[in-house]
Amino acid sequence: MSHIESPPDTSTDPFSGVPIGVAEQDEAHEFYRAMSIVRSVELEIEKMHRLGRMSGSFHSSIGQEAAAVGVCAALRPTDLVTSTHRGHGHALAKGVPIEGIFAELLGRASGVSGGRGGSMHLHHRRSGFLGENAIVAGGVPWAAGAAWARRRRGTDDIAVAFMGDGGFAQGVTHETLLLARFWKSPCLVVCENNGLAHSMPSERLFGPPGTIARMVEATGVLSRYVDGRDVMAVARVARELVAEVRRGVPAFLECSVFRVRPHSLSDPDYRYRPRGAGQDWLARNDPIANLRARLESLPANRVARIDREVAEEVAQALERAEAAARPPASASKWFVYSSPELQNHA
Ligand SMILES: Cc1ncc(C[n+]2csc(CCOP(=O)(O)OP(=O)(O)O)c2C)c(N)n1
Ligand SMILES: [Mg+2]
Repeated sequence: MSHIESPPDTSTDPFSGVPIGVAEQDEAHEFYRAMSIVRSVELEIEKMHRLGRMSGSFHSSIGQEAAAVGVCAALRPTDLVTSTHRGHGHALAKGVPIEGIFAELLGRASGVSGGRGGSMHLHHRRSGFLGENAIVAGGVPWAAGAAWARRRRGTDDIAVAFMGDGGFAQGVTHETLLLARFWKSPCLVVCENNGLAHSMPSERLFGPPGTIARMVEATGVLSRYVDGRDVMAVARVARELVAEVRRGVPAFLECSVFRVRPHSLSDPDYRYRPRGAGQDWLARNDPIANLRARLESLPANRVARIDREVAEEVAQALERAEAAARPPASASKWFVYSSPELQNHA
């Protein structure tokens, strides 16, 4: 973390009028950096996709960055995360290297999944990122089981499962929450309610934002709702829940966010929502731009420097990923059957 020259003891949040301590200012800047990295990486991926330099689909999390960053801020490196088809933000927020993600999408051997997984199958054990999963809600039982295994091993590590609002319509989510409570599995299920499950409006299925959290609460599971545009609020609530989860009380968090882009880059979303709906929302609600405006009003703000550093870091990571080698043709047979020569690739 970088340092402020001659920092004032406190400053005042221009919106709330509440004094902000130096530590909180530092943290807000780091959240700004982390969210900017997610945004910048995904904008680069959009370019790669348009230029036909990557294969496979891509589900953008633009507009949802505060949920990923705020929740992962409550975790330690040894905690585990499972994710969805829209998981780049979760991976980056949990510490998966940018270069390894780009290399994965470009089909390079140095990709986090050896270049064979692509956008929806990132995984990186060293960062505690168990992986993405393209099966809606598939990460939920995975996290609950992993958390339970950690607990049996005697650690107090926890697991977080990110899922979408569509995941709440999956039976396995409800089964998992019940079982996790029964077995005291230290897992936190985070529902990023972005208003749509592909073209199905979440309000039509569940009611207004916050309803999903109340439904879970009614089952006796510890459950909260938070505005997923506000990274500071997400981090605060996530920390409260994570403290409980570490004691063996599974929990649920609904974050209201917004899917700015179409479902995937090949989705004609103008068929089911007004053209420009995403950009209109972003113009008024962008979690990054809003935090930037708040930080810019602080005397010790350093957002311009962070912008430059993020741009440089992302550009360098992309350059290194592009320069990396592709896997040999013989690699196509790896992991089909177990074999000793895979020792170095496991
Ligand atoms: C079990 C299952 N059913 C259907 C699909 C097809 N599918 C892929 S993404 C998606 C919508 C998911 O919506 P949500 O969980 O809200 O996540 P979001 O895309 O909004 O992030 C669907 C239905 C799937 N991948 N898995
Ligand atoms: Mg959704």
